[in-house]
Amino acid sequence: MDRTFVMVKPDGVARGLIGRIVARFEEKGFKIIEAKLMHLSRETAEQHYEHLKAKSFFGELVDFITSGPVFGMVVEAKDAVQNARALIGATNPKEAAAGTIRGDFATDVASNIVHGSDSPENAEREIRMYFQ
Ligand code: RTP
Repeated sequence: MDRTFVMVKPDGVARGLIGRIVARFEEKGFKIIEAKLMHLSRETAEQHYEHLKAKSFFGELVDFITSGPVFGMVVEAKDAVQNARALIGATNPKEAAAGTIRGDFATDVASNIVHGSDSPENAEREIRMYFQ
């Protein structure tokens, strides 16, 4: 068993989708280890997305992720990172398969409902960032 970090983004929280997204993880077989509602500072958001600093959309991304509360979770399963990413779906909802969270709930890459760590190293880093 291992753990990953999942975050319902401000659009998912504002649309009242926390419960349905948590349910998807539970139905798949993930155990919810920790969870909390939080509001990211610009500093935290910039640190979270530092790998995208050079991208033209970086400012918009930081504006968006700090625009309202997010719901962060530590979830546990076998191959947690890979299984969570499969459940979440492709970054661009247009390319995300039906049945994935982004495929079912989002239309726009800039507001794609949910984040999941993209490697075991980043999962560890993000869990430490948000849950000490
Ligand atoms: P995330 O970190 O949010 O789970 O997303 P990801 O790994 O699937 O994708 P990544 O490449 O890390 O991109 C992070 C977030 O940046 C936003 N994005 N906007 N406007 C654009 O063209 C664009 N491209 C990416 C998305 O919200 C993406 O989730």
